Amino acid sequence: MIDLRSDTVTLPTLRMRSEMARAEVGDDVYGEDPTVNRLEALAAERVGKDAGLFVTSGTMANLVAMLTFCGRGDEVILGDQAHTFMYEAGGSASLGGIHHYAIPNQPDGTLDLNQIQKAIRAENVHFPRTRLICLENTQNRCGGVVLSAAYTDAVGELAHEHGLRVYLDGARLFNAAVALQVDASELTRGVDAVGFCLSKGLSAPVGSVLCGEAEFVREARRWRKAVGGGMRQAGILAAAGIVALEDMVDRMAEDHENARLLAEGLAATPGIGLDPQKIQTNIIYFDVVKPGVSAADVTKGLRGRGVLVSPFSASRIRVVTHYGISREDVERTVAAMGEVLG
Ligand code: TLP
Repeated sequence: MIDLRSDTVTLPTLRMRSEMARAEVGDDVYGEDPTVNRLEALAAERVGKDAGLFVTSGTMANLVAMLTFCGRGDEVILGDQAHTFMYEAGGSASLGGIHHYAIPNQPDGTLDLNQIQKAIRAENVHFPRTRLICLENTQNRCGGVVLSAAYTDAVGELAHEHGLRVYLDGARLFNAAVALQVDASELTRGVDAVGFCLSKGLSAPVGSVLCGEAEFVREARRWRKAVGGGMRQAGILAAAGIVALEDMVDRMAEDHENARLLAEGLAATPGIGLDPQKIQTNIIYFDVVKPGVSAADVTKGLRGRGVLVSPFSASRIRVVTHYGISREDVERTVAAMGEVLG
């Protein structure tokens, strides 16, 4: 099957498997797993922060960050298309009593600075206390678009002027860095903490790293324990994460090139609504515009031809390129789409 449902489906590389097999391990809850410690230090260095914390998933990185920055009844300003807002089972509300103030994501993935400013609460007994602003780079629901370093810095400045903190859901931070051809640390210098995933385009089997100031990470370590994320001989997993950072970052340019080719091929297929110019990284959303044909129909037709995609609404489909998708897969997908809509 050509699996374009997500970059979460990527499989570990041979080098990951061999490093996992020979990883030196210990009990990470005691801080004694040398491979986890190595991954955390490497991750922190890559994003220009003091320290890192290995967590099970992107969702756990986001949850632990919010629990660390916010107390019960505190408020986080975030985008209405943010993964944290849409797809994390309301974890920060149910587990942390954290209130969400969602403002619209602009089509370019940003939150309008004036709207952020207006959302910041005045001190008043009636209001929740604004504590945190969350950004997402790349912004998944806006089409894998990238936020620039200058924009991220501007949000950081605004937040800090008001005594707030900024957290970046950088699940696909390295896709953004590769697309913008900048060092990842430029995209994180304006924020107080960042989480990024090892298990998406970077192809490790499991895990994310949450990075920030030493004091933040110390506190986050307690919250990770509280939500059951204190793992033991986790170096087995961290070993693959180290390979992900060493081997898999630069090659994501290939995924972006494949996404561009795929978007061009799909856009040229009658019955599809898509502007290929808008594709910046590895995520493509497109609309099925052929009368009487739904996203579910197209998904089923493609499945019968060996291609898996994700329907996101009655008319909208998402496809994601990654390490497991070759140029030839892209060509086969475009041909299959031509048959389904022909
Ligand atoms: N996103 C998944 C689905 O949950 C939608 C995907 O296939 O794209 N932040 C962002 C921006 C994400 O896209 C995701 C996963 C996460 C956080 C959560 O990561 P995991 O799946 O590791 O908990």
